Amino acid sequence: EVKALPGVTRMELVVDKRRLEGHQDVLDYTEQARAPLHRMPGALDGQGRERWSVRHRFGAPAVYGYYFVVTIDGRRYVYGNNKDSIYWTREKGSMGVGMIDEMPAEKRRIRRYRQTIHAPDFTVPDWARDAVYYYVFPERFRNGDRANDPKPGRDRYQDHDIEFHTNWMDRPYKPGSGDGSDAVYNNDFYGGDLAGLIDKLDDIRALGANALYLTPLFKAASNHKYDTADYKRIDPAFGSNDDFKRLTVEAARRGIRVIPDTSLNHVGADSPYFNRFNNYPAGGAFDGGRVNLASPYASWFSFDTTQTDPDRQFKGWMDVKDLPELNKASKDFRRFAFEAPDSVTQFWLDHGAAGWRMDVAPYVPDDFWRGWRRAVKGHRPDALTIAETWFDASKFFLGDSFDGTMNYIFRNTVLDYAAGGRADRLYQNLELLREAYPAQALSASMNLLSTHDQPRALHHLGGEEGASPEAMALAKRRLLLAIWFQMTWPGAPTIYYGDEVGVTGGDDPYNRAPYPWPDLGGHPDEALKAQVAQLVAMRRQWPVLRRGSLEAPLLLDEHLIVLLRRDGAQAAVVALNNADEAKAVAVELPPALRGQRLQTAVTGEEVRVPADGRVTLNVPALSGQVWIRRD
Ligand code: ARE
Ligand code: CA
Repeated sequence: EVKALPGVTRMELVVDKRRLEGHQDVLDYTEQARAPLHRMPGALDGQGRERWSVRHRFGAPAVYGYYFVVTIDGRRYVYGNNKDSIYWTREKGSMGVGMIDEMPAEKRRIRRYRQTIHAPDFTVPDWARDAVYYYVFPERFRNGDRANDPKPGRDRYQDHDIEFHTNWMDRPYKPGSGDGSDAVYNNDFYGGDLAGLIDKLDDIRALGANALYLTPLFKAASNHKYDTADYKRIDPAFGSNDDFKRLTVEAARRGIRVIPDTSLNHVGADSPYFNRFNNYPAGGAFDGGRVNLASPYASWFSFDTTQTDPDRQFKGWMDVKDLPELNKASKDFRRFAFEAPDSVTQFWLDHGAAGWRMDVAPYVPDDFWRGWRRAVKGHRPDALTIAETWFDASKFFLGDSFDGTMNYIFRNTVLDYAAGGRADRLYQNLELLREAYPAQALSASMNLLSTHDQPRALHHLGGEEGASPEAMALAKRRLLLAIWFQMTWPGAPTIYYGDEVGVTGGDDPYNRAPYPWPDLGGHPDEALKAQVAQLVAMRRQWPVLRRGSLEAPLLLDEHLIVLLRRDGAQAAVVALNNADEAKAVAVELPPALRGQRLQTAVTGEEVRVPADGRVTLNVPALSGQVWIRRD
């Protein structure tokens, strides 16, 4: 459907196939097919709209991009997703979907619409569609065992001493220093552990979560533990391998699945595999800064021995020298990582993990992930595979690598709406994503608002540390609006520990503050938590909110978005409002709902839909509402 295009004489569809290898592959396409569109007769609707149509059969599972070439008065233009796209972020300005642009001289500069054609047998674990995650950075959640706490003078972060904060509420971080010296905070410890998580499983269940995503747990020198020193051992400061088993068993008793995280892209420089600092017995591939070809791990890394500076002899992930990059082509590493029956991947599934979140997925070659997925699914068909990606994750959703992703695109656009951005823009962004991703991948993705790599949602919404009580209260309302959206949209709502009680904090490491337990002097916002729990309960109560279809919006304007979702006979009308005043909106409900009784999901108030389907719905200021038809 094309808006206001007088004088169009010809329109063509161009479908390009995207090259897949590499992590910054956004604009890399090879041309595949062209087909002319036909103007549909009689479709001019008086608003200057006309319809053109074409059928195209995609050749094979792959990521495609498409756009249209429009001829107007003999000149050729591009009709595509040109102005912006879902790569859009707050900083980058405004959104435009379906823009006519001049034909650029360079084809690479055309923004295509995207289409992911997946293998016919691509399925995701059914349970993933019903998941609500609680997302924890374990070092900062709960200290359940003082005996395993890291100790200055004994435990080291690479070659310097660690700092241990005995008072859980201590905040050594100085917000706003932002001078890059923050890396040193990798050696700040608070003593959080698996025992603490097990102690608090009832709280996690009470919030309504049924999945627990944990950032890395394996032995490593830093507090974040992406610098793995032993892939088959829980860090001693977190507990033991048996504690992990116990966690998964105790979690399962409460209906909660546990998803761990690891990097198969890099290890710790301070590890037996690499041994950069000689903190381990000889046998690492880079003992004390010297290449050791006799090491059993020699094939795991690539070295450039023409360099004299030891730190230039190997490549760190993103040049971070604590994280030497692995050679993912090494057969020996692949056996260790996923092929052998006791590989890292299978070992932790056998210890009770329900799946994996894989670090820096785009940095690892695609064929590695193909083999990895076969190993996961061969071992445990209902194990979930989640890729860490920040941008378009389409290439992982062909059915041969990941089930879902950490949905940063969702985060960016929802937070922007909650901060006052336009509702129609929010919808357009998410609509592009929905067009691009297979439905099963979207529903198995983590729809998050905060992560351990980004400022917390509350900070982003004006509730930074030191904000006035008024600003903080407003930011919390905005946060709840974002959570309304999470709970009513396809994809798994994900709550980053502490967000539900008003924890704030900017960039890493300020986003990793300890949970404010009251018995340790903290002040969790219990009222906020109760409201979050209510919204989670709503999602868990009504399957239509998790599994229902998503239909064209009933209403979309600057502030409001009103959607219809259906699942068999169950239907939900979802309305969100980011204006600071309540809105009464007139919408026309489809025939199936006429003469029916709807009920608000949280408060249970009834609305009767008249025979003509026209109802006026009241949507509170900076909040949402859901009306359900049960069956
Ligand atoms: C540490 C310090 C930082 C410092 C950094 C560099 O804490 O303050 O800036 O070092 O010296 C882990 C730790 C981090 C640590 C890092 C390196 O958790 O605290 O940072 O190791 O030691 C990109 C990747 C994405 C990655 C993020 C961090 O695409 O995959 O960067 N996320 C994963 C994990 C991290 C983890 C690692 C990777 C490494 O979730 O926690 O870091 O294993 C833009 C780009 C994104 C980019 C993002 C952030 O938006 O589009 O692609 O993400 O910025 O840079
Ligand atoms: Ca501890």
